[in-house]
Amino acid sequence: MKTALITGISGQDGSYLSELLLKKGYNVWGLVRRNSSPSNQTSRIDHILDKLNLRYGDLTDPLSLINIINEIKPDEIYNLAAQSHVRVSFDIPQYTACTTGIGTLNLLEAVRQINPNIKIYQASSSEMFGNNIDSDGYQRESTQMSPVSPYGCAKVFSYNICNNYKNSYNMFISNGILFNHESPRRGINFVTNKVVKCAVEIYKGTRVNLPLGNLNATRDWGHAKDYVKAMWMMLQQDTPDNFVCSTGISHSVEDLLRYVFGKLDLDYKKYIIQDKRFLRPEELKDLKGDCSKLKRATSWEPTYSFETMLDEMISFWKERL
Ligand code: NAP
Ligand code: G4F
Repeated sequence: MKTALITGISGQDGSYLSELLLKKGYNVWGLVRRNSSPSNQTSRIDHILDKLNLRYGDLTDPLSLINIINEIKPDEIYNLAAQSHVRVSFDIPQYTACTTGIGTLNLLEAVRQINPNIKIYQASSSEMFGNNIDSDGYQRESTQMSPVSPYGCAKVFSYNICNNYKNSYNMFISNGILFNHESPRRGINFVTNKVVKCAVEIYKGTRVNLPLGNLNATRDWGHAKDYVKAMWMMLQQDTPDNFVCSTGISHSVEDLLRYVFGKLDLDYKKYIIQDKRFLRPEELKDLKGDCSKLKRATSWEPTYSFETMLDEMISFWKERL
């Protein structure tokens, strides 16, 4: 039985990855932060809590990482923990750098000192590319990285320090450069789940409008359940490498509104309010990923489309609200 440690186990991806690894027979451990409201802390993993082993810790506390790695002796570590909200990273840039950037270094150094043979997955992001697009309209592993947010800058640091530790110390460290992925478990301050939840509230008569920022940006949106499979596949390769994971199809925020409100027989134009609070000082305008390298190396294929993913989210909120 393999042992995996997931940092960020309480997040969207951590919850789906836990389910996947449990199904594959792994002994799954997770690092959780102390929270004054413990009921919220594990809401995404409550249904599997009896099968998981959790320890308190924090990426910014190297001793907590050393303790848990020494205790559980993992074969694989999935580093998913981060301050992951791009807009919020402009409000708390130093905190974002400490968690999303230096936190990764803390983890790598703990692994290097304790057992450099542990395989590591690093949650890298399409946000690292900034506004660079290859001439065919896609971003891929070779696309230049010029991040446009404190979050993106911190992720580039993590990406680079992972490559540096891999090359310097011959460690198995793979970066998954994942494009946006969503689900009913997505935080409700990210645009997809915010739009779906608010649209269902409008449909049910409990809300009158939806304040949003930039409607023109495009994103390559996939489903988190598909993307955690790619994370696992990357660590099952013979050699460590960096892979883009994406659907290759992009939609604007306005397309998202049209589809979700349309499914509820509503005209989104009647409800949208432009709200400056949701604009970013610098915006990443367009994302569309080419994941042919991942497809060549593994059998990975997304099973959800933009539409089926949103249908699942709409059904979830219709039932929940
Ligand atoms: P998420 O839902 O925001 O989850 C983030 C997780 O990190 C939570 O469990 C959070 O714990 C934990 N965390 C935050 N700061 C921490 C710290 N200092 N020490 C330990 N744990 C900490 O994010 P996600 O959508 O699952 O994404 C997972 C990872 O993939 C993140 O690194 C994100 O940046 C990256 N990524 C995401 C996407 C996407 O579209 N979802 C795309 C590319 C890359 P609490 O519950 O205590 O807050
Ligand atoms: O849903 P978002 O906040 O996701 P964003 O900024 O693309 O970041 C997500 O994907 C990254 C991968 O590329 C991850 F690394 C990162 O951790 C995170 O998971 O915003 C998507 C788009 C943006 O262009 C934003 O300006 O939606 C636009 N938007 C318009 N109104 C809004 C809103 N975004 C949010 N969160 N809230 C709004 O009201």
